[in-house]
Amino acid sequence: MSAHSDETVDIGEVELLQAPELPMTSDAILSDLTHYFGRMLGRRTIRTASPFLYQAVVYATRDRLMERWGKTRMAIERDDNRRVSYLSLEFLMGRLLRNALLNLGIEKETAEALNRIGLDLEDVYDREHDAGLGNGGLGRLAACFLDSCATLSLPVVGYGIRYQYGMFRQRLENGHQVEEPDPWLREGFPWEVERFEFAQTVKFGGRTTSRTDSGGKTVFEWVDTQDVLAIPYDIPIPGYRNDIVNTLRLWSAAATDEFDLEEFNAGSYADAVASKNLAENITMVLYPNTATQDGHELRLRQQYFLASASLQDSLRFYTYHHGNDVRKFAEKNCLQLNDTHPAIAVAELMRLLIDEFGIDWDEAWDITRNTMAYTNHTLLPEALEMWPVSMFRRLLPRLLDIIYEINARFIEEISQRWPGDNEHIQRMSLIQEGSEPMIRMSYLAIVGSFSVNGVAELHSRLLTAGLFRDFADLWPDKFNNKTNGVTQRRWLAACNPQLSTLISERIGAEWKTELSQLQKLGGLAEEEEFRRSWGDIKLANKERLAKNIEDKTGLIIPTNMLFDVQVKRIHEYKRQLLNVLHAVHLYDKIRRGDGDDLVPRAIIIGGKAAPGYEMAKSVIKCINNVARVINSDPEMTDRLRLIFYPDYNVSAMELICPAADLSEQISTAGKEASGTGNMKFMMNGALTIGTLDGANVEIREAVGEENFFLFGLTVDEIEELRGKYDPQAIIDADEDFSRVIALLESRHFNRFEPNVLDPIIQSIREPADLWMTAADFRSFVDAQGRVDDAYKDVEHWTRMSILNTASSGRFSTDRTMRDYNDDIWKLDPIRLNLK
Ligand code: 26Q
Repeated sequence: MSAHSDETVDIGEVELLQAPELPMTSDAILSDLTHYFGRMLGRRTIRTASPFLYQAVVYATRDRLMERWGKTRMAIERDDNRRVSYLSLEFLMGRLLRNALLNLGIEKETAEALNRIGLDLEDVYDREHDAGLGNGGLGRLAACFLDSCATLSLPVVGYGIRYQYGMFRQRLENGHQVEEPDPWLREGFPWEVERFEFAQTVKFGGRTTSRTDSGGKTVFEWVDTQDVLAIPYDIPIPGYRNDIVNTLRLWSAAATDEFDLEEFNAGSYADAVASKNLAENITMVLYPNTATQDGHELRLRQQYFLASASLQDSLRFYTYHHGNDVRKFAEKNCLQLNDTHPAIAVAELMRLLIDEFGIDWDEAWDITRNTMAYTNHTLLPEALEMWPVSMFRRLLPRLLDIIYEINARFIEEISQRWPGDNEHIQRMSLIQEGSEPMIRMSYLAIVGSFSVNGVAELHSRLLTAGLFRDFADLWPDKFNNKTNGVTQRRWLAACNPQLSTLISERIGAEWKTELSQLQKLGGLAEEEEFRRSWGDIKLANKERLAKNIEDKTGLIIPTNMLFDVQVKRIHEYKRQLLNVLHAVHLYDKIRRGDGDDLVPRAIIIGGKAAPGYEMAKSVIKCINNVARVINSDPEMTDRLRLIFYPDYNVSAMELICPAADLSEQISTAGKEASGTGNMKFMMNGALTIGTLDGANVEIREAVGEENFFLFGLTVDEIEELRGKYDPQAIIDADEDFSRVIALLESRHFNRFEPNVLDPIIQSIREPADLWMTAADFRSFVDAQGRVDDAYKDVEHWTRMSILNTASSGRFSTDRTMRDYNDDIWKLDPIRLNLK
């Protein structure tokens, strides 16, 4: 075969099989990174402020990933493995270098290489920007999933969007949140590989036409569209010391070269070129999640862009083995939808199968329904995604046709099940009727999937009993639970190296891939020597965090204080306000001379408010105002601190969770789907104060009720109270509570800012307060009293801390991914032996 034929000569394959692997020694690493620094980046001297050393280290690391990456891909192709596409509008990856070195097993060697030229790997780590392509839990979960799938050798590809601007950066001005853009790509992102050879075209706008073909079949065409190019950028996802490297494929939008020929011909060349912006806007910025989802057209464009490009990519991959015979697509593919954000994929797969591959409706529907699986992450009805039909008609007319057809056939199906029950049918319709008809994306996802799961046992139960009840009646077997987790590689091994070493010294290192091994720590809790080491490490981590907080805010936190931490997005249901009420109560107690029994406490709160979520922004202002008064009162200096941790993100959590004594998981029961911060804290030996909500329930079961500070109303009690809730009566009946409210109302915390706290105070007093903050005040304060008592007995506290880590084995995403694979995906692990 001639080398010019571009058909089958795969030079890459030949090379990969024969070239020896790069050495993993410090010598080789040093030689590679100096090569990149000098010869590729063209730099001679290292300036601390410049990113080039970091980049050179990444290139040296990436080389070692690249060869494993190629082999992983080849093994998947060779075996024609069934594979999963994890579709998510968010991947909150954070920094990648430390984890890549840990998983490759060359952290020591790389540190040594740098040491030899007088440099410190920790400084290099710090130079990396956080890849903040997500809002919070849902996005970080996707990132933890990728780490676990690679570690379990599962052929899973993450598909997402390469936003130019990630999650906004948070600055504080006089206690108000100010948002700043996050230009995380500004200095380049050395991990990614552009794969323009796999670019896809995504259509928007236009109209649909139909005609009858020669065989008498009706054929639909989507014409006069405005096309956008989707260019994939691949990021390597290494498994833990198993030579697997999976892929995160992020799509970036670009104008097709044929844009606006009319304008071009009319002579306005510059205008035509400038209209590129319209296309490229699609992947410009990550949308923050608000309390209620308001439908921005650009967000819908993002969703369709991701779904269409990823599905076309999966079909392209499939046809490599199977040609245009797509009937086995569902055997070889599963698409896991991370919430409804990519749910338009249901209709898009139908479109591609019917319009592009000529399959008829029934067969296309079978394939689609055997391919899609949907994960729900919220119980809040107001957060369920809906898009106006009118917007679909304008932007995605062919997809609207398909959704109408899916709905018509679905309604036909349920009319047979519930004949004449029109109300039932209306309730379940994919279209919510009204003056502005809306498409219910969660219903589209349920109808089009073979699996629907919640993310914690309680959440999954509430879904089938509440929001999705009708569907669970119809298809009970579709619904299942997959309790969330976190990867222990990042959230213990990498972020808490001292504890990690201590644990491995005593029980071996197997916990890094089998977290249930941690239960062996249980016995050690009785060893005094072990408890001392445990306590020393917690203290060292608190010192590290205290220093970080001092650098960021100027505030000094004594490390003998109990570190009481609540970090997560600011949302009313998460009840940061309840935490503030407790802080004000402690402040009041100390001021009235009744605080001598209190344990010194540093209350640390961090999180971002969606820019359009006014109430959440008021909560931030409130925390900061109360903090300023507390922290500037000399009487509080060694008793009470309140800190608002600015710009909370993944890297911040890596410093924070190893240093926490107490983890605040205090959402209104029934509102937090799972929570995953709760698991990171537990793994690092923090105790939890929490409600019976989300995964807290399972955390408490795992660690035992005696090692968990439970408070608050249950889901049933909350529902029971609705309509009868009288917060003012609760306040009046509780002296401590009355004093707290009186202090807030006295403008003690907003002397020169009249009214800034009004919405906050009002919300607590409001009988319609959905979050029932006042209802749980007393029980929360009492539980905090029990925390104090427990903390005073250091030995007892340390024992409980060890038991929390020891019981956290279930909360590894390795377990979560095994559960997904056993029940939903059914993938065979990748077999690497390529000889
Ligand atoms: C939707 C439409 C338009 C713009 C933004 C959004 C949007 C974006 C992100 C809506 C929601 C989100 C994120 C939700 C989220 O993070 N949910 C959390 O998911 C975690 C992982 O399952 C759970 O642990 C948390 O309980 C849940 O709140």
